[in-house]
Amino acid sequence: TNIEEYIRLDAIVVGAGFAGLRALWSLQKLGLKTRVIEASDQIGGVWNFNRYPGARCDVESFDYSYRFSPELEQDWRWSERYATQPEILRYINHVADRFDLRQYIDLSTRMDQARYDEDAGQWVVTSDVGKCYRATYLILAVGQLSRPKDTTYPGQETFAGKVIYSANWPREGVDLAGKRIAIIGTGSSGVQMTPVVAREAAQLTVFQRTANYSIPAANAPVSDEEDAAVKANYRQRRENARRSPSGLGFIPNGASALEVSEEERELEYEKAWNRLGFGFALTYKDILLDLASNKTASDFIRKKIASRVKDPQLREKLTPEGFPFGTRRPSVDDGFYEAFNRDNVALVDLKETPIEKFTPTGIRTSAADLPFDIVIYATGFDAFTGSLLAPDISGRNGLTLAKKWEAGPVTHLGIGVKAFPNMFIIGGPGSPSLLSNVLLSTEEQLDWLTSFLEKARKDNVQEIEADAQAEQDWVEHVNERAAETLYLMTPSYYIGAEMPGKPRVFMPYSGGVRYYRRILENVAKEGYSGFTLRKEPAVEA
Ligand code: NA7
Repeated sequence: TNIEEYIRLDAIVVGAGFAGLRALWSLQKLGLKTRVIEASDQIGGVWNFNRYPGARCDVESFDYSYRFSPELEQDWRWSERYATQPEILRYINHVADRFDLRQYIDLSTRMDQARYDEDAGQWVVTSDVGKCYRATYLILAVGQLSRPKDTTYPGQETFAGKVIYSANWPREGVDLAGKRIAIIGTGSSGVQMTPVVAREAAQLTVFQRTANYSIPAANAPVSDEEDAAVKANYRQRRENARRSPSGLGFIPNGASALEVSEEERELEYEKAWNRLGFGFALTYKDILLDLASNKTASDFIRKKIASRVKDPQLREKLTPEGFPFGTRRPSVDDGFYEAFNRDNVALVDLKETPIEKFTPTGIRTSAADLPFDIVIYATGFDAFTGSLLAPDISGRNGLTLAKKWEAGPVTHLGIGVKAFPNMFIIGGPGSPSLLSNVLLSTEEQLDWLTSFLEKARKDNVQEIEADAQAEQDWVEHVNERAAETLYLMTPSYYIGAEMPGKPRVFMPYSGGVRYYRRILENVAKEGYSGFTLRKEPAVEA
């Protein structure tokens, strides 16, 4: 191939969501010639795709926002405590414009293949539109929940109505008014959608496989006073977030749920319930670590659910049983349970009456033929590894990432992979990602990586590669930390249970962002231990 055809770069970033834009900003600032490639014709990542009604962030916007620019922080005005998808998408677009990032983003360009050229010490990236790139660094910012499961049921092609996937919601919108609608799946997407769709639809039927725990969002408009108060103290809030295990902006309770009286505990839960949303899980320090402690929280939530659902049969079906609160990602809702008190909303418990097939007019379960105009799948994602393994990525000696990760993902710090030199993963498996305020841990990783690359360039390092031993140690550490928690008790996407045949490996790092950051700092202090730094690309390594 004629080498002149390549777009030559220092760094190529894959994905123009929150992580990709932040990577671009940092690397540009470092003076690296950088481009981002993005499959969609718009930036925003998950916030571009998940346009379903009711979509919003479960982390407060004051915390789920970039911290890299105090000016941006001061200027942006969030309208609600938990911003909706359109508002978050506006924010990302504002950031792209404000920092002049668009000129470095190639939209409608999907990475098909990335291959490490060992002789040149460069990544060769090809795309579906024929554009080819050569770059020293390959930065994967492809998201954790970005590859939707393509759930189907037999007979779907015969269905005369519309089938929609929540993670690929039509941009032109969908007219739900007066329609008979099915929602399949009761994770965060189904839970957020249900009350909104219920208000518009003639009839809504929710198909639930597993009842989950959900906590009220305690959403509210952000008043001018609140906005001013946060902004007056924003740096401190960010520091608190960085120093907390979760990366959320409030200081969690340091007590065990078991060391206080029942009355005090109920009072604390009650306070947290109406205020903290997702942060409810942090009411006590050991809710996700100790089964007896967890039971106090799980029981409290079950009681709350019961009080929100009028019909006793529905109440029972909607109440989670058999797994501790938080070991599957809990939802944060805005009227999910109350929606079932409406006359036009029904629940199908898929454990009792599974779906047999689609018919031309709707869905047949083992119990009934149910007519629908629109069926919405909210069945989740091939989490953590799905979007990393979809493109064909190969490192040394043609080793593919899929082959390397056959038995589950292995990384050093969630960032580097042996045999894939100069490739860095942001928010990937082995990093705090979805067990934290993912935007905060993304920025932690990128700040660290930027300093690393700055130093590498100063020292004329051409090639950075994770060591096999470091990888092994990190995987062990991730597993040790996971074993201290309750997460391993429950099949969930945290352990790869969401996809048949996926290796059952604990995916994220459960040690918390604060501890993770300390590890990153120590690795840097030790001259980037666990990475081999070479002045010439090594052909054999
Ligand atoms: P989730 O949280 O993975 O939820 C998917 C839901 O879909 C969950 O209730 C699943 O039930 C259900 N599901 C999955 N496959 C099927 C099939 N084949 N039939 C019926 N029901 C099914 O994805 P979301 O999009 O809701 O949320 C993703 C994340 O966004 C969330 O975790 C937050 O981080 C924000 P199951 O529990 O597997 O029995």
